Amino acid sequence: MKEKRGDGCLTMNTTNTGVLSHYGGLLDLPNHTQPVTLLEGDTPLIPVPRLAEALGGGFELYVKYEGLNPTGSFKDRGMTAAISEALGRGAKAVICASTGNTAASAAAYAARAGMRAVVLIPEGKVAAGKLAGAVAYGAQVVQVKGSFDDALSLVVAISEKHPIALVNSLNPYRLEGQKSAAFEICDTLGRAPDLLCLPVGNAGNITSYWMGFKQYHRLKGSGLPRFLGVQAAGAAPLVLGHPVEKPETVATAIRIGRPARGEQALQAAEESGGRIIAASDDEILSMQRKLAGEGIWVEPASAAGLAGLANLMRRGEMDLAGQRVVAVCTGHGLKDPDIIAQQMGAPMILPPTIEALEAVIQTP
Ligand code: AN7
Repeated sequence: MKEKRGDGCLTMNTTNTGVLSHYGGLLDLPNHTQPVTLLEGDTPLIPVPRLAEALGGGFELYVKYEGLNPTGSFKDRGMTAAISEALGRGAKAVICASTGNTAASAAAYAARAGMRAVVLIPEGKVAAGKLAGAVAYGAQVVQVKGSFDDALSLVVAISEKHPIALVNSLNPYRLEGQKSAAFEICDTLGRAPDLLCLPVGNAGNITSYWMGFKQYHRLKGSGLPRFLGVQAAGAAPLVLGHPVEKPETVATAIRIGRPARGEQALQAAEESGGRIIAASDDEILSMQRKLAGEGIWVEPASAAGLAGLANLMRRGEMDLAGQRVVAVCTGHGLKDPDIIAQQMGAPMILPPTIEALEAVIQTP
């Protein structure tokens, strides 16, 4: 019989025991699943009233700070589920294609489970903190001369030919684990928000959130949010309506031209009464700075959801009066430190004298 590890509840939990332990009863995982956890999930939902004011005001805004998961991104929620299932069925090795965060997460959870991990990344396009993570956790890292989409085709082909478990979000257990973020948001707020905005790359996350909110609503009547999914303008196949052969964006996490879960993402957006739009690299970087101004440093892709929202509000296309909005910030700023140096320049260098210091800082 399937072990029920918890059925979730509309109350706050105080001691984090990981996604499978807390929400296992709500996640559709096979009986053979053997939990592998780094105590992921239970991330903060941070109110950002100043930012809400800057966007026009009159609504509540919260950031779901997924960068505070064990490997620095939301991917850990799905990875605990996928690796636990793979371990339970006796897999010795896992493989994924990745723009970086999935790679680091797969590497960490495979290490935890005592399995080998192989990760394929697009050559030269993965942020330093992600690549270093995958290497540090002991994965075999392979750079592919091509895009993420090319790498994904390769790992699908090899996992069909050899007994190596695929842990991209094509793996249904990834989606099951990622539903937990929707449950947490409902538990913290007491109900679903009115609007959820989030970045969209391979489109697994938006698909899981929708599954999660619908499931919670069926069980607890927690309500359903509208979705605002946001792609980077240079990698916006779901906005354009066709694949993008050479996706380009500063938000390398979502530099994806053929999203594996694209159809489901479009369906989720539509069913929710929401939409998927694009934000430019400038808008994304500007929102990254605004979030940092609230003390929340995220990687560029993670600012896309709010960048899209800001865009719609500026154009008067979004009325949020009296509503509650949650912006999912998917990955930590430390993942992509280079972007800050490139955008903001290196700090000044001074001789070690008080005169020199007085000349350059403002003293109150
Ligand atoms: C920070 O790691 O696709 O729409 O290979 O790292 O579920 O793909 C990462 C995606 C958003 C998009 N924010 O989520 C990968 C990868 C961050 C991300 C997304 C990603 P999906």
